[in-house]
Amino acid sequence: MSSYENAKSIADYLSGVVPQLPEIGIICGSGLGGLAELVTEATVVKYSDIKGFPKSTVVGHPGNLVFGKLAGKDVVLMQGRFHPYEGYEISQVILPIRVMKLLGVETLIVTNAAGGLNPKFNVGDMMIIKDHISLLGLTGKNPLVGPNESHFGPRFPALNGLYTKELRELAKGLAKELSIERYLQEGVYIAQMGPSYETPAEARFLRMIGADAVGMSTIHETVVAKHAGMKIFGMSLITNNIVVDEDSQVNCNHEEVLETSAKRAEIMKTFVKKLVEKL
Ligand code: 6GU
Repeated sequence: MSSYENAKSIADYLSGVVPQLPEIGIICGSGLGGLAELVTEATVVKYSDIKGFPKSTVVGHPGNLVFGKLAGKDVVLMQGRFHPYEGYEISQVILPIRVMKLLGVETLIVTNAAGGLNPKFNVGDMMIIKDHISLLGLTGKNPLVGPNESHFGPRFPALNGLYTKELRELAKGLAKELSIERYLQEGVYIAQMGPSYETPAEARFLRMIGADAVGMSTIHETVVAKHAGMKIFGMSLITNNIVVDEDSQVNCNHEEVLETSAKRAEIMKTFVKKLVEKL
């Protein structure tokens, strides 16, 4: 089955289950899935109830598609995403994006937890993703490898403007309104495969090549969304500092990531909701 056929059969199934088709898709990062609580008139579909859908395996990622209204708009929210490090095929990682597209989603909002590479960043900062570096894509793991799914987009899509400027500007205005400019940043997200964190030497390398924050997600989803012509907004919550010194005794750990996510969960939720309102 082609990616299109697979996505189409899932989209057809979901169309029959949900009362209202979504126009906005939202993917929540580690510890940020609580946004689902703000969705009203919700229809919750478990990943495990969708034939052909992968299942979520990470602590802090529940594994539901939540359909409903957020700030008056019809949305679908992925509570828990699929990461390459879990062992999923890239085709599985991107499947939900194509399903969303077939359901009518034209705008994708993604959040993630990331390590701060930019020395000016603090733990707890929220970084608007301006651009990305996909170490996976650059080394042969581009999600569009294989026969082009021309139903979705062209063989050779351009990736400038991947993170829609209009939405980034909207987000900056919103940060002003919410008086959170002091911890709002904008920068370049870089993804490595994981699940191990970077070595200090790797972290210095990532900084050197122009990245501001590092994580293990998002890039495949947004590349596929861009291929399909969606508008995209991405935000990284800086959950921890990366270690750039071999003699440091500090370790990155998932608990710290979840702890920072928990601290910023409320404002991240409000931020995404208000952004949706403004779309
Ligand atoms: Cl420090 N590195 C990576 N690769 N992903 C992260 C992270 C760090 N912190 C949260 N996610």
